Amino acid sequence: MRIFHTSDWHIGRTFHGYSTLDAARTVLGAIPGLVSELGIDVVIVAGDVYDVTNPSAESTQVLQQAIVAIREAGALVVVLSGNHDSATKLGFAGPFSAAYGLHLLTQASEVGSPVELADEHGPVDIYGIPYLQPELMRRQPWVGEQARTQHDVVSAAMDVVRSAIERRGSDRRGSERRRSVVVAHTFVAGAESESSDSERAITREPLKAGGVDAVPVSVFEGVDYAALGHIHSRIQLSDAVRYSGALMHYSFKEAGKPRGGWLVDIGADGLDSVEWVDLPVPRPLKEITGQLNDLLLSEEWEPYKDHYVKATYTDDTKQMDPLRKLRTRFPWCAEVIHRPSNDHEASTASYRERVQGKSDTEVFESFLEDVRNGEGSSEQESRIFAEVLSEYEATEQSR
Ligand SMILES: [Mn+2]
Repeated sequence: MRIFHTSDWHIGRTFHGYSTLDAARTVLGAIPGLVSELGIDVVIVAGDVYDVTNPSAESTQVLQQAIVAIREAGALVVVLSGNHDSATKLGFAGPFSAAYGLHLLTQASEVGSPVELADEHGPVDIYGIPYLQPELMRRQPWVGEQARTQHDVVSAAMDVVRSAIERRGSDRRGSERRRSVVVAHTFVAGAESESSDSERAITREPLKAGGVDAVPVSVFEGVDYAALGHIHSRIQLSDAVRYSGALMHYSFKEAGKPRGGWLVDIGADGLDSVEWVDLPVPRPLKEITGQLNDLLLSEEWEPYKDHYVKATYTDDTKQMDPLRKLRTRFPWCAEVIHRPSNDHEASTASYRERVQGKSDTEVFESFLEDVRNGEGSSEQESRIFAEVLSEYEATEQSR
């Protein structure tokens, strides 16, 4: 059986205010071609299919078109709910969509009830562990009252999966080995360094070194393959435990990282091979750095005019309207940062210390240096200041 493991489609997400729906259509539109070309049997989406619990009408159309096209190309579709999805809304059609070949895995109560698929070697069971919020899971008979973390609930869910595998293994016929795949949306240890700011935190202390609330990779022992979702980067935690990463780039931290999915071959005896397959990147991300004028004029940046651009300009002082200027050259400039190349050391002295015994002109001069990163007054500015000051003094005296 050949599986295409994807995750985190985040249909409907905006990128710095830009809609990504057209890009999503393009990327998802490439999957049916892969299905026929590579003979994919099942396309998995390991959670966060939508970006929000209440997706727009247009977002639902994009998802529907993608699923229909994949089904028409001949693959089944397995969709898990993630922390961005409403499990109830996404799962609404579950009981009857399965008859069409769209399996919606959204219910915690169903973690021990796999989708039963089969190939020429016999059955392949697909278990789903949707995003589980510990506080809401305590009523599940298989979750303890004490469950507090992702580690607690996902371990408990995998215990349920392993007992189901054991139970079902006993009704095997002949020499057939019942193979199993789990699809899960959670934070697994080892993924910390690849985590970016485009994933909404689901663990209590996601940034603490060692990931106090990350699920250990060993929790996924006992299945032939674990198709993970949540982290937006491609990560191989072991041969059989992997993140595919998100469908598109949703943060500049992900710039240049591969986008696509894992092509997973399950053979007669379990996992045969796993290979990476790229998906198109309709609008790549590029970070550019330099003096504002250089960014606006240098030939070096010409290839990036259709990229999403994050521009860092290094002029000593803040420039007027940098975003508007940059967008004349880079219409998809999403973010502008000012990082002066020489950082003037701001005085740590108190205001009183800084002005004590100084003339008005000296105070004016040091004020400018402070707010303009070390740049004092120009000749013209000094002249204007002197004029204003003498006018002021003249009025004061005539009172
Ligand atoms: Mn996500």
